[in-house]
Amino acid sequence: MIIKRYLVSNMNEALTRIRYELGKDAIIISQRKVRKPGIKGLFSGKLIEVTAAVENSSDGKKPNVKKEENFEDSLASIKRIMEDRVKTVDTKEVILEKENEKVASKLNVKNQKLETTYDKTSQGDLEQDSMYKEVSEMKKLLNKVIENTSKDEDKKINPLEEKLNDMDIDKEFQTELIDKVTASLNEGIEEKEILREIFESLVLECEEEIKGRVVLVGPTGVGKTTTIAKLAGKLALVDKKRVGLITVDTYRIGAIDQLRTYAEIMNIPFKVVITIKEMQEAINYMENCDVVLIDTTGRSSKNAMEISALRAFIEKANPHHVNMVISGTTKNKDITSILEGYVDLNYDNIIVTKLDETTAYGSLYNIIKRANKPIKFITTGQNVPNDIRVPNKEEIARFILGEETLC
Ligand SMILES: Nc1nc2c(ncn2[C@@H]2O[C@H](COP(=O)(O)OP(=O)(O)OP(=O)(O)O)[C@@H](O)[C@H]2O)c(=O)[nH]1
Ligand SMILES: [Mg+2]
Repeated sequence: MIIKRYLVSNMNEALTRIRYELGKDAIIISQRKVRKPGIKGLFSGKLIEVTAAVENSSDGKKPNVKKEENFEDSLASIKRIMEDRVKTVDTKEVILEKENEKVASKLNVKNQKLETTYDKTSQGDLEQDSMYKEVSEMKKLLNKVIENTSKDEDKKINPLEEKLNDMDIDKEFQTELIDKVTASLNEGIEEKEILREIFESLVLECEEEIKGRVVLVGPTGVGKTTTIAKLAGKLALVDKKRVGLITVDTYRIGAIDQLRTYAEIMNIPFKVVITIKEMQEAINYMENCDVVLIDTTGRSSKNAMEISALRAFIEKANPHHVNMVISGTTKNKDITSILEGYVDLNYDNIIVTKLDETTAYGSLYNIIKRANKPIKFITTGQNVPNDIRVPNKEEIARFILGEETLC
């Protein structure tokens, strides 16, 4: 009997070769899928190993097989068939084959991480152990390549997006801006000028003169009291207006003292309000003032109770304006919650403080976009009364574009 093993890519090829070499009486004894030996085999398709046999020809006609080849192949085939019978399922080989399949398929899948572990169920021969190691090393290497490729792809961002990030424009507004800029670029206008136009057009006008009762609200420590002192100083000392100060800043004695001290220096009336009734009395007391500036304690925008308590005081004061004070250093995602938290206080203007403490002024854009209210003042330092001014739309656009800085 002649037994011969064929390594072919499909069964048609196997049948053609068997028929040609062993003749039409040859029978197939076994067939199984295998990979090419070595590392290359991991990344190429599977082959089929077909073992065929034929009885020595009775009519003396020899099959088309070289003698020495027959002998060698027969030995190898018999050995393999024997082995196959003894261990019908070689657990390790199955696992290894699965792992190899995974590695090969993941070569085409960039963003997926490869598994780096697999079970070694039993003691295997040295050859298989080294294969395991090789596969494992390959996986680690591939993981690194895939990771780096993904990182590189993530890094590739639109240059305009990069500029908007540098300006600290909220991600949520970037797509709209990019679309607008792209549309106008086709009309031949420069990118910076398009942005300038967008920023300027967003700024709402508000009356410059400060008169009547003006309340300042906003989170703790944003600079409400300092801003009131600055405004009082300008109005009383520069504009020679009759100014009164009221504070509902009742939580801390120190906070009251802060404004009282300014009032004493400027020689202007000052009242501390603890109850709603006292608010009415204070308002009556300052009836003849051109401007009454009302300071409030910083509240957490998340505390609805505190906000509604404050609202009662504000309603009693019946102000001409409620100014929402927010720091220019506020994180983008906090801007939304702060502005929303204070919405019940019906603020009609914004004061952006501490612009001297930031280098990217995108917060101005984010605040205007979210609040849709005019920016009445910006403050640029701790000095009372100097570090405050009324910004115009050109200046705001220059700040956002990074053309003007306070550093
Ligand atoms: N850098 C800088 N600091 C400021 C500015 N405005 C106020 N500050 C400082 O911010 C700190 C807090 O200011 P306050 O005026 O007490 O803040 P507030 O909003 O009244 O605080 P609460 O009453 O606790 O809610 C003080 O140290 C001020 O000097 C500004 O424009 N720039
Ligand atoms: Mg204060």
